[in-house]
Amino acid sequence: MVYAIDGVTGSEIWHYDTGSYVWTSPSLGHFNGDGTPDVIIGADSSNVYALDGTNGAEIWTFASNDRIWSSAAIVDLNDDSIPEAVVGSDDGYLYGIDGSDGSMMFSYATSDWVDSSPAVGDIDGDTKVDIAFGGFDGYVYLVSVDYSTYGIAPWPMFRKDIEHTATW
Ligand SMILES: [Ca+2]
Ligand SMILES: [Ca+2]
Ligand SMILES: [Ca+2]
Repeated sequence: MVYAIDGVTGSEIWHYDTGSYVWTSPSLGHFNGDGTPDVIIGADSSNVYALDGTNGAEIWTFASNDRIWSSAAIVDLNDDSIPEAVVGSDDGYLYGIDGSDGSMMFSYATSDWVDSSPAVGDIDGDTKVDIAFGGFDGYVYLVSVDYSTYGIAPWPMFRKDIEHTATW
């Protein structure tokens, strides 16, 4: 279950039932353009969910092939002003999910679970976007993807920023 809780009163605003355990922490970004930030969350159902921050309704879902324990990074890779979700799965892949419709933009295969939460930026300064993450296979990966510009990066790593504030 995913809960949105009023930070002032502690009362529930909405909840969403994934039908499975939820181990990931939520990541936020604007996915439906209504001015209220929306929630990306993964679950043991193998799905990644984009949930409307106003009412918890599904905006889209993305199906991987095993549970999701990785918390998504949120960054607009194709510069259409709707951010993408970059997230690992226990099916061994790191996925880039198009934030406009939940379709797969890219995938990167490893040989074991990807439970870590990716961090996105241009680390080597070549203007191509780089993604750092760890795999259960024992490797740390730095993957360059073929997107040379990105606009908004509201949540480029675990809990948003290097201080891990998770604030909006
Ligand atoms: Ca919204
Ligand atoms: Ca985009
Ligand atoms: Ca780069």
